[in-house]
Amino acid sequence: MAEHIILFAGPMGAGKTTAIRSLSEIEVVSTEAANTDRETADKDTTTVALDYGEITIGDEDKVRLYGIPGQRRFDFMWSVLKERAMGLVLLLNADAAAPLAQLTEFLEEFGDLHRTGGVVVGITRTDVTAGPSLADYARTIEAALPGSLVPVFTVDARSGAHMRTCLLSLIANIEMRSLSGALTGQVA
Ligand SMILES: Nc1nc2c(ncn2[C@@H]2O[C@H](COP(=O)(O)OP(=O)(O)OP(=O)(O)O)[C@@H](O)[C@H]2O)c(=O)[nH]1
Ligand SMILES: [Mg+2]
Repeated sequence: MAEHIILFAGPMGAGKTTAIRSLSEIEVVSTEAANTDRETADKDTTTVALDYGEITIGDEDKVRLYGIPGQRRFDFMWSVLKERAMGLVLLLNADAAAPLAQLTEFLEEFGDLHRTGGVVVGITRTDVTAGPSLADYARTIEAALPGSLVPVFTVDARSGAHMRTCLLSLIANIEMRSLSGALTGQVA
């Protein structure tokens, strides 16, 4: 039985907690507190430590889903979970003030996960504000991680089907890379 640890990162209000709740087959462990920054994200609560959920892929691959807080004042959890993760679902909300700048910022912080596992980018809340085009996101990724071919999807974090597509593409990518590493004798 294979086990994957997948991290959900991204700015406040991107939909990390929502995505893990959409995906998880167990009751999600959440650490929500009252949101005092309504200007950044107009919602009642914000994550202060982590979210945790689980999903089984195929017959027996267990995927552990960890969400981190978007707010930097809680970023002590970022490094802890970054070390353990095999892959990253980076979520960005299209209705943020500057989604492309946030993409660059998060890739600087978490881009190493591309080298050690895999990264997929999901753009949420495009129904609220269209925001930049997918080509703009792809160009920003290419500038931050040249030649990386990181997939970018438009997703609704409230949709289990959208989030499964995103997650499966990430896991396929991680498995393909570890297989090709094993075949060539290289560490991924
Ligand atoms: N309209 C719309 N709402 C969405 C979409 N995706 C997520 N949401 C909503 O956007 C909000 C996202 O909030 P959270 O899931 O708490 O965001 P988070 O990334 O965990 O934020 P922090 O924990 O505060 O960093 C929720 O109210 C979701 O229901 C989308 O595609 N469209
Ligand atoms: Mg959250």
